[in-house]
Amino acid sequence: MLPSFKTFAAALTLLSAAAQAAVVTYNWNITYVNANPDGLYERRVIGVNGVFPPPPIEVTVNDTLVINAINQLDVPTSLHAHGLFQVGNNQMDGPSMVTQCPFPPGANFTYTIPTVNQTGTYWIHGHNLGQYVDGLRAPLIIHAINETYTYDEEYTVAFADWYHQEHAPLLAFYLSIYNPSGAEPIPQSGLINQMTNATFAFVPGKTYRLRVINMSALSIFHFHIDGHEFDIIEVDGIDVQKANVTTFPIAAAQRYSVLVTAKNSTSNNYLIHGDMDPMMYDVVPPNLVLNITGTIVYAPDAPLAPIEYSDWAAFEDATLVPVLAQPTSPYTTQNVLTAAFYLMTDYTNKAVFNDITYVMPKVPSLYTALSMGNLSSNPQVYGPNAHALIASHNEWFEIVINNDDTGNHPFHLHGHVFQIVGRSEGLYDGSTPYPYYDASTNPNYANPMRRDTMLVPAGTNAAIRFQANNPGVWFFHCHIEWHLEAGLAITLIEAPEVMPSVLTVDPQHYEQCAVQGIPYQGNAAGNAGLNLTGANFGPSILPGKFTAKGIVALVFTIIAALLGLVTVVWYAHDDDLALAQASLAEAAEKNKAAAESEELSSL
Ligand SMILES: *[C@@H]1O[C@H](CO)[C@@H](O)[C@H](O)[C@H]1NC(C)=O
Ligand SMILES: *[C@@H]1O[C@H](CO)[C@@H](O)[C@H](O)[C@H]1NC(C)=O
Ligand SMILES: *[C@@H]1O[C@H](CO)[C@@H](O)[C@H](O)[C@H]1NC(C)=O
Ligand SMILES: *[C@@H]1O[C@H](CO)[C@@H](O)[C@H](O)[C@H]1NC(C)=O
Ligand SMILES: *[C@@H]1O[C@H](CO)[C@@H](O)[C@H](O)[C@H]1NC(C)=O
Ligand SMILES: *[C@@H]1O[C@H](CO)[C@@H](O)[C@H](O)[C@H]1NC(C)=O
Ligand SMILES: *[C@@H]1O[C@H](CO)[C@@H](O)[C@H](O)[C@H]1NC(C)=O
Ligand SMILES: *[C@@H]1O[C@H](CO)[C@@H](O)[C@H](O)[C@H]1NC(C)=O
Ligand SMILES: *[C@@H]1O[C@H](CO)[C@@H](O)[C@H](O)[C@H]1NC(C)=O
Ligand SMILES: *[C@@H]1O[C@H](CO)[C@@H](O)[C@H](O)[C@H]1NC(C)=O
Ligand SMILES: *[C@@H]1O[C@H](CO)[C@@H](O)[C@H](O)[C@H]1NC(C)=O
Ligand SMILES: *[C@@H]1O[C@H](CO)[C@@H](O)[C@H](O)[C@H]1NC(C)=O
Ligand SMILES: [Cu+2]
Repeated sequence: MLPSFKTFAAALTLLSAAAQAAVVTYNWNITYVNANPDGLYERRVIGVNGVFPPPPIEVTVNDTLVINAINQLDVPTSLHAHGLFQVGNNQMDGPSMVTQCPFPPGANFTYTIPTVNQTGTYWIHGHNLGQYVDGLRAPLIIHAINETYTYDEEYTVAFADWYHQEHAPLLAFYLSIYNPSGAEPIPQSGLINQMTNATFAFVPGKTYRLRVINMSALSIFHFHIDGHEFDIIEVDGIDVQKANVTTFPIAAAQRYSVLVTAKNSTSNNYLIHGDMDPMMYDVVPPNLVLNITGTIVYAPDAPLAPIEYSDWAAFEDATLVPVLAQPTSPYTTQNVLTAAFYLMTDYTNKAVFNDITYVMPKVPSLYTALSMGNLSSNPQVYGPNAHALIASHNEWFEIVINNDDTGNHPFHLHGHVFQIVGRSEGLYDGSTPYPYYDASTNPNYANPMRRDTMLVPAGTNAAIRFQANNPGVWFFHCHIEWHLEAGLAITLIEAPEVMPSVLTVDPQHYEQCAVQGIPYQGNAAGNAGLNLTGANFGPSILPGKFTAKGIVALVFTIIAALLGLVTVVWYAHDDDLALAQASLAEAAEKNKAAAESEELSSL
């Protein structure tokens, strides 16, 4: 029988969709290069194939994405494609000691995503310590076959903060006993597309999609454009109904796409603004340019239109409406996680969720989950400081995040977009029903906003919900790089009982652990059963729960007096800082040993 015309047409469509799906391969030779992105200071940065910034990655939905990474650094590394669900592909997610061992200098690691199954604006970045702060970060754009909205052209507007010092010494100082208040390193510059003079050519009459990404370590930027209105159309890969706003804040790791219609006249050029919010900085250095700009160019010689200042109007992302509706369901498990920073038993300032600071286990948590048999559903096997939460397969899982800190934190969940189901002022203590947005319809929202990174302002709480339909080990953490390294993370163990039947690990990944002497099976200590002898323990909160800021001066004075050290001002000018670090490095070594023995004796 001849196929009907309809079947034939359908087959043609399938063929054309199949024809478009391609294997897109990027060879990423990760190396140090010298660069001067802000024009103020040349330094060693991390580039790709000898180039900085690393090139953006672009694929079309249904493509296979292959990244052949070669580590030419002198330290181990790993890569994370931020926002990709990695269904059945947890081994390619990237966070070091969560889903893999970082791969060592000289080694290769191939990240393969068999079918890219999402569309929108993402980014890829180093996920071993803070390597992305040194430049290992790039946009990752996934084009739809048919985009939800039509536009003529698109540009990526990637904001980032920039430090003149390398991440490693900044981190060492940030987490040292000389910084008991936990003041974060303050960047020297803000960049757009890794430069200070980014331009975007506009042609009259055309409509542009701007993909705005915040690849910062710390800073929050307020986005606005002089002389142009725009509509938000996408948030973290989720297409949303058009929202006409004048400005929005974008926190580290978040993405927004906006549609902008070009003017009819070429008589002016206009600035695109990313105003860095100084609230994030303990002290604003006088020479830091907070309001960074790029230029929409209609004509090279046209004058700039007058600068318009933004009121940084309040903006609630939860009011946006996804185009593809996904209703929520009542949760079956609720976890209340309270984020805070405290002075710890090692006299450093660390971050905690419910009093536990995250410390990497000795065995990547995914490998523990896959090697512990039915003990994989026991959170203890992931170690005392991996802070494992267990979700059952397909259950609706809710996390209420209490931000009991004086700073705002953008929280990111790997492997999912979550629904934002509630927010309120103050902290939620679990004793009363959660104050959801709309009690009359809760918990049956027809279509809550969903995204993968959410800002929780200081002193407030938010509730997120998702279905545990992606078996694997997924990291949940603050995306301010310094806070992640201070321990503001938990490990979500999703459907451990299902993992062995749906997940595999390339044997080469285990070999790369082996060559570095990292165990790749057993519990967090690399032992059998619940024997956690030798596991990595973190420091605990000092009795009295000092949230450093109030008592810092006192404690610092005492410590300084005890140790016979000069006081250092963390936000000091570069040169002062370098000097301070040089003179303190030796003392720090000595006192590290002292602190360690103290910690041991307090156990
Ligand atoms: C992607 O592939 C699946 C399965 O082959 C197909 O059903 C779907 O239509 C494709 N999507 C696009 C956007 O081509
Ligand atoms: C990677 O880059 C390094 C440094 O530029 C170079 O020596 C090496 O040959 C490159 N490797 C490959 C496979 O391109
Ligand atoms: C890494 O990949 C490069 C390029 O494919 C190859 O030349 C090199 O031999 C590989 N190195 C290792 C250790 O496999
Ligand atoms: C692709 O996405 C669809 C819808 O989100 C989901 O049903 C399907 O399982 C996904 N496939 C893969 C391979 O991730
Ligand atoms: C894209 O749109 C065209 C025209 O409307 C349609 O024929 C085709 O099936 C669509 N493809 C996908 C993958 O949605
Ligand atoms: C930006 O400035 C740098 C050096 O200051 C220059 O090399 C580069 O070409 C400029 N880029 C644009 C788009 O003007
Ligand atoms: C990016 O996010 C960080 C941290 O949330 C924030 O401080 C910074 O201002 C943001 N930058 C932009 C351009 O939104
Ligand atoms: C967007 O909002 C502004 C003022 O809030 C209004 O003047 C303008 O007409 C709106 N544009 C659209 C397309 O709705
Ligand atoms: C540009 O001109 C066209 C035709 O005159 C008009 O319809 C349109 O609204 C104008 N666009 C803008 C942004 O002014
Ligand atoms: C930065 O921008 C904000 C809002 O647009 C404005 O209030 C502030 O005065 C600007 N700061 C400087 C130094 O221009
Ligand atoms: C776990 O597995 C062991 C042996 O594989 C078995 O003896 C034990 O009953 C199991 N425990 C549970 C709670 O299923
Ligand atoms: C626990 O593990 C340690 C380290 O591997 C080992 O020395 C010790 O014998 C084990 N204890 C038990 C009771 O198995
Ligand atoms: Cu944070």
